[in-house]
Formats: sequence, C-alpha cells, structure tokens
Amino acid sequence: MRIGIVLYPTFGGSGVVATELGKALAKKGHMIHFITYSQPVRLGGFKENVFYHEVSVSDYPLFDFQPYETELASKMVDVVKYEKLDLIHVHYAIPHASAAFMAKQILATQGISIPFVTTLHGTDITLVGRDPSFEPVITFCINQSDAVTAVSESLKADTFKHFNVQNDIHVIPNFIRLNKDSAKEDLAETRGLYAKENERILCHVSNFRKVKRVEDVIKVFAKVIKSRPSKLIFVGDGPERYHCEMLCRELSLCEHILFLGKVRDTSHVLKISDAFMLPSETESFGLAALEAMAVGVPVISSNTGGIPEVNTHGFSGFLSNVGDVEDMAKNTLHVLEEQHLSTFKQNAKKQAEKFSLEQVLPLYEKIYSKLVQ
Ligand code: GMT
Repeated sequence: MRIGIVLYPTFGGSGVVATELGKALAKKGHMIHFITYSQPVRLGGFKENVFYHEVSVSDYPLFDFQPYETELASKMVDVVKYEKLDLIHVHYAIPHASAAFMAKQILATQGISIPFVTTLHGTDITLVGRDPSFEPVITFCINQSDAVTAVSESLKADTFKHFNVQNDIHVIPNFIRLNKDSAKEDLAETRGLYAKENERILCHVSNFRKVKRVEDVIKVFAKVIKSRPSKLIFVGDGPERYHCEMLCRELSLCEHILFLGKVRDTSHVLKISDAFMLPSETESFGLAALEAMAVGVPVISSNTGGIPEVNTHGFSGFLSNVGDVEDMAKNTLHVLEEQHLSTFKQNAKKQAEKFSLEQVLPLYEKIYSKLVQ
C-alpha cells in the first residue's frame, strides 16, 4: 500500500509512535510518505520505502499566526495526487484530522477518493481537544474520519464521554520494537558514569509539561534517598524544567540529580535505570513507561487514564493515586530492594512483550486493508 503518515515530528509520544509505525510498515514493503514540518526525530537516516515531505510554513508579514493547517492540507493534496497514495493516516487530531478532511474534500472535486484514518493519542482529547475553542472541529473530524483508533480503552471512553461521536473507535495500543539481544550488553561502565556501585538509578523521561507532574518525581526521590543511596536522571526538556531545577536546589538535592536535556535515543539511559517514574496527572497510555519496561525497568506511576492498561500493579511496577508521593516513595523503595529488583525487572520485560510490534502492526494493517478494498 502507499500510505501518507501525518504527525508531529518532535520527541512527543504520538510522533514516536507514528514514526515507528511508518518505519515498520516500510520494512514490510509498504510505501510510506511522512508529511510534517520538520524531519521526525526518530526517523534516522535513509530507509527503503520511506519518503519525507516537508510542509514549509509561510512567513508572509500579514500573518500573525502561520496558516499551518492550510499548508498541510495543500501538501496532502499534492502528495496524494502525485505519489498516488491509497490512504492517509493522521496522528493526533489537532489539526491533522481537520487538514485531512479538507484535503479529502479537495481531492474529491478532482475525482480522487482517499480515505483517512485518525489516531487519537491523548491530550487531543483529554486536555486541548475538550476546550470549547476546539471541540466542534474535533467532533466533526472524528465523525468524518474513515476509521478512528485510540491508543487505550481509557482514551476511547474519554472520547465518547467528552465528544458527540457516532463513529466506531478501534483501540490499538501503542507498541514497542523489542531488542532480543539487549540481555547480552554489559552496562556497568555506562552505569558508572552516573552512579556509584551502591547507588540505584531512578529515571524520568518527558517533555516537562505540567500534566507530567515532574515535581512529584523530585518529591518522591527526596524520600527515597533518605533510605537508599540513589541518583535521579531526567531526560527531556520543556516548560516545567526550570521549576524542577529550582526545587532540586531548594531541597539541596542537586548533586544527586542530573538533567540531561533532550536525548534522541533514550534507551541508553533507560537501560541503566532501576525504576522509571511516571506520576502524570493524566496519561492516555504512557509510551515512555512502555519503553522503560521493554529494557527491563519497573515503573512507578500514577493510576490515571490508560496507565493501568500498561503498568500492572505489583508486577511490572506499582500504581498510586495522582499526587500521592508518599505511596510512590514506599513503592519505589520496595522495588529497589535487593531481593525484589531482579523479579520486577524481569516482569517489566514480560509486560512489554504484550505490546510487541509484531502483535500490534497487523491491527493497523487490517484497518488499512478494509478501507482500501
Ligand atoms: O497528548 C499528548 O500530550 C501528546 C502525546 C505526545 O505526542 O506525546 O502524548 C500522548 O500520546 C502518547 C502516544 O500515544 C501517549 O503515550 C501519551 O500517554 C499521551 N499523553 C497524554 O495523554 C498526556
């Protein structure tokens, strides 16, 4: 099939999922055309069957706000027509689904019929999308999509709760490419760069938005370090990073906490970690937690949204109520204990296997085949 994938090219989970999906489909022989405003961070170098079409954004002085949606729709029209696409798959509803709807209508006037699939990822429904300034457009586009998928049962339920949706929603969980060779790696040297031999490593990866409650990670760490020598590594950057750095200074924890900033391949940090922290306010899935589990890192998380579908309490880690840093610290210390850690690490890997690429990819292909027939 010839598939157009519209995505955010940044470090966010929706962009990562869309890029990995495209790469996996290309490996299976599909022709994949990524359409977005800059090269997706996870795309990497040249790959067979993969093409990238950049949407250039106009800087005409009249525009206080750049008309990205219009330029994206125009680019979709062009790519569908000249690359002879069979379908478009948009990730994150805003503004990708409405741009796809517009492109579809334009193409229809030229005798070209193109179905589009919308994958809902999270805040396009739970935070931003619900805002009255977006809601009518989101509702319309979900209903106009030829197929709609959501990354968790929780997100599907939220969509029906907050929007007047008549369309069916297929739940297709996020997935992970499992590296079968990782067990053979010797990580002692890398670990030694960040922590002493007797120290455990806690880690958090995010875009430091308010919804991630990153300060809770520090509050949990402040409790954990009282009982067990540890280091905390932060990966990523965003609006809350400064407040987090301030909190570390206030709590005199700076020598135990590292802020690495944006890192393209987070697996290097995850592999040397003993616990992954995800205390989010809301989280439709928690791809970062799945990436941690895939390399054998247990997850200490909140129990919000779709996280319970990913992290199993008492098995791959623990879940607590949002903001309950006391409980999260207690759970972290339990996981980090010598007699528990290796079991939790093994369980985390087993849990990740439920979300393997091999199991999830055919679910998308099935939807595509139905639409293209
Ligand atoms: O919705 C967002 O906040 C952005 C999005 C992203 O691009 O990172 O994150 C969402 O999609 C991810 C991939 O499906 C999920 O793993 C995240 O849980 C989800 N974020 C939230 O629900 C806050």
